[in-house]
Amino acid sequence: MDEPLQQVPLQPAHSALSRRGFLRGAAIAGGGLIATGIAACTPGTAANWTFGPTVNPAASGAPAAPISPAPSAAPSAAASAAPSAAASTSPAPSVPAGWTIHDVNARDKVRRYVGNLAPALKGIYGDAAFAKLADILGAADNYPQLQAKPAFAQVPQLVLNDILNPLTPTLDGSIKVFNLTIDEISQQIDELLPPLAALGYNGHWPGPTIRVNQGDRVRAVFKNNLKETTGVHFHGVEFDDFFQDGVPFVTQRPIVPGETYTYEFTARNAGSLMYHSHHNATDQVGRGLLGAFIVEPTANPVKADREYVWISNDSLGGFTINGHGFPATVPVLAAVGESVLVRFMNEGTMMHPWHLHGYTMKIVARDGHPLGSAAFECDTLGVNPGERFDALIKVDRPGLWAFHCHILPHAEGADGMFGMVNTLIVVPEKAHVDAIVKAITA
Ligand SMILES: [Cu+2]
Repeated sequence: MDEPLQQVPLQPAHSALSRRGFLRGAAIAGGGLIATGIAACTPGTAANWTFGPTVNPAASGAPAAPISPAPSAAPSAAASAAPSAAASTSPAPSVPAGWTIHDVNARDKVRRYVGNLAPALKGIYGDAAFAKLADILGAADNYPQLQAKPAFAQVPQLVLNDILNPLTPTLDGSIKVFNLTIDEISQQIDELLPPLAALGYNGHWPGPTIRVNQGDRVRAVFKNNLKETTGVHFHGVEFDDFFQDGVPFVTQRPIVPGETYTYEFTARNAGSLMYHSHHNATDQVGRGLLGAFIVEPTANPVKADREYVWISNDSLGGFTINGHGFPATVPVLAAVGESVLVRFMNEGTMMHPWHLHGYTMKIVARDGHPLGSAAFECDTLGVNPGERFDALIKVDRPGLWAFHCHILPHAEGADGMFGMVNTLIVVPEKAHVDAIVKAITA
């Protein structure tokens, strides 16, 4: 993973890992440049910036940005118009003419997001597009992130965990048995932020995705390793036995520290469901006790080339997707001609309207229920707490497309984009996807 991607051949990866992950599992992704649609990247937009500085300092008078120094003195195209005096006397990066520190920091976020995958874009998008992207990022600066893994590849990730170590049941007769622990964990929202005291299932926030087929008998065994009580609710399941519903003091006693508790039920209804704490839940779900529970339907499953679980939360660590904030959010990656299924799940306390640039999403299921002829198309989808929506995206044009919550304070701040920001990265060939996956998971 330490090698830059240009050393990775852009051909199909042959590992079972990649094939399994991308034919069936979560669509983890590659480094991509985020589209600039929500970024105030041009000097002309700086004056309209709400959260940023109110002044637009001259390039030579601007303070040094608190980011890694650019080792090269070679100015970017933009900087060359008025090179900063600081560039020749200090390791701090220059602030190009017309920019503010906001611009420098905002660019740094995207540089971290792309990391050492940036050079591979040349082989993926061709010389002309690569030249534009390189200029946008200021690649001529030879900035340090060009040698680093993308931010999202530097922290544990649900989608990577699901590929590397998918939760597989043991069988007790025909019963699918899943064993999970409930743990105190330390979570890094991104690779630079200090770890937070969080909670997780099997050591992860979100917990591993639990997958079964409609009609399966499911036994989920939870060992409580916390210092506090808890309870686990499978959200959206139509239980035959209401005592399996997981609500302490309504359907069970709380699970005490050290206790192992078993839920057993038949997965009657299919679709995108969830599992999470239902005890002191504002706190426990807010700290990470959540995960996806996916029940494959017996009839008419949605056909997609790739699938991606997208769980939002908005308590500990701020605004997160799958337990991370931009630039540590794993992009959705697909090749032209493919269809992608995104399973939106909201485990937070407020609605988030997810907006995809450049494409329409077809919403085919709500709370696991197929919408059939009521399926609808949109580019912005509000998902309320507890809701799940299944969105199909058919990709036919390559590009780097922003994909973010459109409550703007959840996505952008004075230092650029953060939190609920991600991208859909469409590459021309499936081989590009495989190569990027190989690089990330190597
Ligand atoms: Cu939001």
